[in-house]
Formats: sequence, C-alpha cells, structure tokens
Amino acid sequence: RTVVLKYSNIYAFLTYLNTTYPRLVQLINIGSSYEKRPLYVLRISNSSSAGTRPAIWIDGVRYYQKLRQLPGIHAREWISPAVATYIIQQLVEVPANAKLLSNVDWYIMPVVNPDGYEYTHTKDRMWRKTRSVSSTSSCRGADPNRNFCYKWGGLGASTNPCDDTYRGTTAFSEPETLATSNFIMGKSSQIKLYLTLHSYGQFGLLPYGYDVVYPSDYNDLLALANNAASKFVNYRYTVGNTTALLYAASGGSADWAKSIGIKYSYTFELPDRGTNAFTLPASEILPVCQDFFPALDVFATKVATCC
Ligand code: 0X9
Ligand code: ZN
Repeated sequence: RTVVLKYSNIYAFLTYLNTTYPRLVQLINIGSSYEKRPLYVLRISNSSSAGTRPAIWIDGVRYYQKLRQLPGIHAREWISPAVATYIIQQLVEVPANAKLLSNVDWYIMPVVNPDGYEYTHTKDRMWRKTRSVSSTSSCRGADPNRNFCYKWGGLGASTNPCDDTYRGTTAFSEPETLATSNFIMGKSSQIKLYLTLHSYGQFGLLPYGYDVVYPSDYNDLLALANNAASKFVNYRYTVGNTTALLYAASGGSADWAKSIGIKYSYTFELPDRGTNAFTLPASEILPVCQDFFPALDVFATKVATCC
C-alpha cells in the first residue's frame, strides 16, 4: 500500500533514523527553504573517521517501512525522493548492505525542494520549481536545475519567471540551491561522486549539459556509468552526454558539481520512458528502487580508491 507523505513525515523518518542509529547516521540541517522548511542531509557512516573518507552525495530519494513517493530537486518527479529514501533505508537498516559502508561515507538529501514538493501534494501535481515570490511577476519559483552558478543563464534556461525552466534572478537566488551548494562545497574534497536523481526517461547523463561539451575525463565517467547501468535488470537506461542525449540546459546541478572538482557527476533520469511520465504508478516504485540499488555497489567500490 502506497501512502503519499507530507514533508513532515519525511522529518519523522529521518529523525527516527537519527535517534535509532546514532552511531550510523547524522541528521544535518543545512538551511531553510523559501517558505522556511528545514533542509536536511543525512550522513551515513560506520567509521570513526566519518567526514574525512571518500564520500558519495545523492539527492532525491525516500522509503519508510512501506515505500512512499517523495520528490527531489524537481517537485513533481516523485520517484526520485522515493529512490533516495529507499537507498537510505537499505544502507541504514539492512545488515546485508554493510559492505557499502565499509569504505565510503554517504550524504543523502531526499528533498532539495520541499516547498515545491508540498505544493505538488496540495495544489498542483505538476509543479516543478521552487516557490519563491518574484518582485517583477505574479509567477512564482525558479527551476532549481537552472539556478546553479556554473554557466548560469546560458542555453536552455528561461528569463521568464512564468516558465518552468526559469533560471531565477541570479545564480543561487533560491535558498534551496544556495544551501545545497554551500554544504557540498564544504565537503568537496571528500565527495568524489555526485548523483542527482530526476525523472523521467531512463537515462544516465554525463557532463556537460550546458552545451555539447565533454570533460577531459569523460571516458572515466562513461566506464563507471556503463558498469553501474549493467546492474539494472528490469529498467534499461541509456548512458551518454547530457546535451547529446537530451538538450542543452545551463545552470544544472550536475554541471556545477563537476565544475567544482567532483570527478564523477551524474544525473539519472529514473523511469519511466514517458508512458506515465511524472505520474509513475505506485506499483512501480518498489521495482524501480530495487532495480536501481545494486548500481550503488559499483559506485562505492570505485569511489573508495578513485581520486
Ligand atoms: O531539464 C532538466 O533539468 C532535467 N530533466 S527533467 O525532465 N528531470 O527536468 C535534465 C537535466 C540535465 N542536466 C543539464 N541539462 N544540465
Ligand atoms: Zn528533473
């Protein structure tokens, strides 16, 4: 049975983990959204050197006893917080997954855009952006994935506050992207892999996405992504350069993560391929999560010694 959760239920789950597994998890408040909801990152580490080991960042997933749908950076993409939360639950509560914790720390932020998430539950299921108020328009919100500072304001980002891909007034105008970037910057020597979960399309997307540009170590990123994607059984993903596979879109979080020196930076567009699009049936949530999870072993193994 799938239950649609309010953001308060997410706090409840993260708080529950924080009190139940104090030696394994640390709940970190990294700031507040425009509407003053707290922004949370969960650190998962079994090591006394937590905070100094190689680490993996993931944004966008959620699972709690029974799996429930939650959104990530784009409010309507409910499967991404679902997968992020599932990952949290598996890493923290399933002893068989302990090997995933043996060499790396994990930083997981299930909901980057809680205001938009709440809005998709209460007012408009298809809302995508943040909920900030504009001084020049009655339209609200900016696209968080056009609001990061790397190549901000270039191709594929709108200057119109009423558009779904509105870039915002400035880079990091949105408190959600600013807080997220500040936190990651503070851990940038530790974080070796940045993974942002979106939907839909079933793509593993590699930098860059602002234009058809390939980083010099593209083949390293491609080899790891292909290795990870080879673990998927029921949902096949197409892997390649973001712009070549999708479209150019500047100010994206994965481009920014790559630009600050995080070697492995990926955007995964979770299922489906468009049949149900953003409204993936609840019956597919758990299969999508279970299919995705084995890829993390590939990432963790690489990150432990990569760079
Ligand atoms: O347009 C986006 O932000 C992403 N697709 S979505 O349908 N989930 O909105 C793709 C982002 C890929 N990254 C860049 N193009 N920079
Ligand atoms: Zn998205």
